[in-house]
Amino acid sequence: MSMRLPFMKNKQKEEPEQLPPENVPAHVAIIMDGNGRWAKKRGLPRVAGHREGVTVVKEVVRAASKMNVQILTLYTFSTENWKRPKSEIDFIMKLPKEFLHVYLPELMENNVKLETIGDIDALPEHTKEVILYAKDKTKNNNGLILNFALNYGSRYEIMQAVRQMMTDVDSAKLSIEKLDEHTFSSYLYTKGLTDPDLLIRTSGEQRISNFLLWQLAYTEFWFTDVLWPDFNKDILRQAIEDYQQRKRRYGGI
Ligand code: V0D
Repeated sequence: MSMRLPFMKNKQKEEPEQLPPENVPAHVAIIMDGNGRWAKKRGLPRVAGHREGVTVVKEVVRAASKMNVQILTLYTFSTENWKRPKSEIDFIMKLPKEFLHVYLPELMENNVKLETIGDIDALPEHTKEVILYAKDKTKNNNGLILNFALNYGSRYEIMQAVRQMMTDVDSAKLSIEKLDEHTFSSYLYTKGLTDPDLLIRTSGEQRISNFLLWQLAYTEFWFTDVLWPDFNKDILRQAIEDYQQRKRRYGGI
């Protein structure tokens, strides 16, 4: 897709960190799929894939920050993921603490602001606690917004928006005549965030899986067979370079 000419190869070798500065996607969203499959291939328990996945999250956050991405939204736990075995959920729910214990100082150093979308009230208390602490600690940072989708489901998000809008109409806080797309967006978890410019999904699946249904209306999609634990900053750069070659039309011509 990227149409890189053979002579470009050398230039790439010399400057592996370089990315054309124009037209960098402001908001990149990632469905980090394939941790379980990665582990299975190695005869390891699924949770080993999740742990490896955390190290990749760190590498990708550093890279996105350097490339001047403004918002990085990572789908870490969906409303459907509660169907997994309890032991796996218990393990996953310890990952935010593990991540932040070593990585929060680096987030502060790099001016990263941590935000979340999804219903974090339903997470275990110990998980919620560290996340709220990190959100509060980083709230005045003005670099990359690292946005974790946690217990997130897009249909639920839209439905609760409708419910709140109806409540607000009932109490005359919202008039039906004034309801437009912008107002609707302000009832979603993503209020205040721009829509994703680029969606990446790893592990070969090519579907949205209840992720950001409203927000992805004009987003460019980029799929790879690479499993999330094998993803890295070079593949991220490839996705962004491919994005930079595309022409976005937003329904126009
Ligand atoms: C498991 C691959 C980081 C996807 C990445 C609770 C599945 C590793 C976090 C994290 C998960 C979340 C919030 C936060 C700091 C870190 C995380 C979950 C799963 C679900 F403030 N990785 N990660 N959270 N996985």
